[in-house]
Amino acid sequence: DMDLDAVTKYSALHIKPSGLILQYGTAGFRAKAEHLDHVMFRMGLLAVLRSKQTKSTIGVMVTASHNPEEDNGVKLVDPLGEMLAASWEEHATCLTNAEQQDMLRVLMDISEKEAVNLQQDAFVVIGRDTRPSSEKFSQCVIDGVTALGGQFHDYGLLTTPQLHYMVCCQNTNGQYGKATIEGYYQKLSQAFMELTKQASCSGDERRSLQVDCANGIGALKLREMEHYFSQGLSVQLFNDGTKGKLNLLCGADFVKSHQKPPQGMEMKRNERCCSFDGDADRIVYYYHDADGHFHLIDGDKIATLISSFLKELLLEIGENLNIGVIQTAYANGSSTRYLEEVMKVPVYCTKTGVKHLHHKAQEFDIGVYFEANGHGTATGDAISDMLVIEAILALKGLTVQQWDALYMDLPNRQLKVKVADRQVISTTDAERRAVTPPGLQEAINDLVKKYRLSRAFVRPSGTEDIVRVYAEADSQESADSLAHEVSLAVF
Ligand code: NG1
Ligand code: ZN
Repeated sequence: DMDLDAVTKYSALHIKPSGLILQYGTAGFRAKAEHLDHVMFRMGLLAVLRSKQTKSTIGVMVTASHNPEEDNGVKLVDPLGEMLAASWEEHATCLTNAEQQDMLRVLMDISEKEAVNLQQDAFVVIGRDTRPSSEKFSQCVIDGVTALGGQFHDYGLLTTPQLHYMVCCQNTNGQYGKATIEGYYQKLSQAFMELTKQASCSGDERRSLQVDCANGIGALKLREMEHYFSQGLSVQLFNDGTKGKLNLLCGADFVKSHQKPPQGMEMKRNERCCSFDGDADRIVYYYHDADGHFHLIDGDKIATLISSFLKELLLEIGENLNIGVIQTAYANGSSTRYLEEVMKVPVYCTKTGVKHLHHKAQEFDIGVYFEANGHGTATGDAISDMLVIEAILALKGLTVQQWDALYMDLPNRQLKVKVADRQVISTTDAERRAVTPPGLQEAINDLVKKYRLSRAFVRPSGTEDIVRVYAEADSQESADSLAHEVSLAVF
């Protein structure tokens, strides 16, 4: 039987600071760690309700991905390892923002609205990243699960994609794989070894790759996994968390947004390097050419490599499956052009956030999706993306320079603008055009006209209290100045 006294008793240990408002955004909740104790507890409660409703295992991941070490966050994972359904995101926001005395009522409202059978068993699996606050927070989640009488398994330290994997395995009777860390390593490594067996690398030395782990969980997990695939690929780990701070001056987000190498990595000329983010669901590649110039290979070029490979494979075997590439407004214009005009692969644009891309991708027999920042594929898994990229490069005998040369990125610039209320900006057309405030889009149109091969848009961030500005043009100077001019129009 439901023991709501237990909820009342436990919730007294996880008091919400009154007046604090948070929103379940594109990546769950994210905030300074000191604001999150009650959020973790309540997400434990909500995971139990979702589990009872779906009669499935639900996941809770404690992480703030590429945010600074002082932040933290939490997100729920739905039965097939997917992002939480949109209606439940709203419940998550309501439950989190309910003042202490209203919490139980809001919880029961959700339960009623969703027709949850409270007698049903519940099972929740929990994972966390390496942040100092994460261990305590997974305990808060466990308190929430226990308070509502749910069962749980705490996997401890995991990458975000590993937790998604565990949830999917738990709900598919082992058909997808074994719900253990060992099962994950075996599944991915076996696929990689199988694929690369066919590469004609006779006498070739073993492939090697330098990996910047953002001082995060990726380092721990890649080190554990390394020996499963080491016959095919040797990885050299940098920023493995033994010295530097999480995400500080390193990691995929830093490399992508600053368009320069991470600190703490020695790059040899013409050698492949990649960076993970703090929870290992993003990856970008890069290298220094013979002249020492830095070249970034972002999510768009990764999607191009993978979709071109699949398209050629389908042609070769005469399979008539439909393939589509899904991008966001941030995709480099050159990548879209190359995919559509050279590769003849249909490209679609959705709103930012992998759940939107994922949803669209499901309309195809084969859907390949990546955000420019390197977040993509099935759950967005840096480790599996790294292995598939390495396998394709090996099979096609491509060097990193040849891969990079598929097309030339248009110079681009991203800026963040602080405004009083970012929600005054609303957008349409997959966030490429501003609807409000009035006049903003017209102002952007006028600015864009001043530059060649140019494009620009603004949108409120879903993960930070800022507005993002994006611009691209025929030269870096033009992209920089267009972005700057657009950011002034936002005020
Ligand atoms: P916001 O803050 O909404 O722009 C960022 C990334 C997204 C996605 C989410 C979740 C950019 C421009 N935005 O979202 O692509 O990855 O974080 O991590 O990179
Ligand atoms: Zn991440």
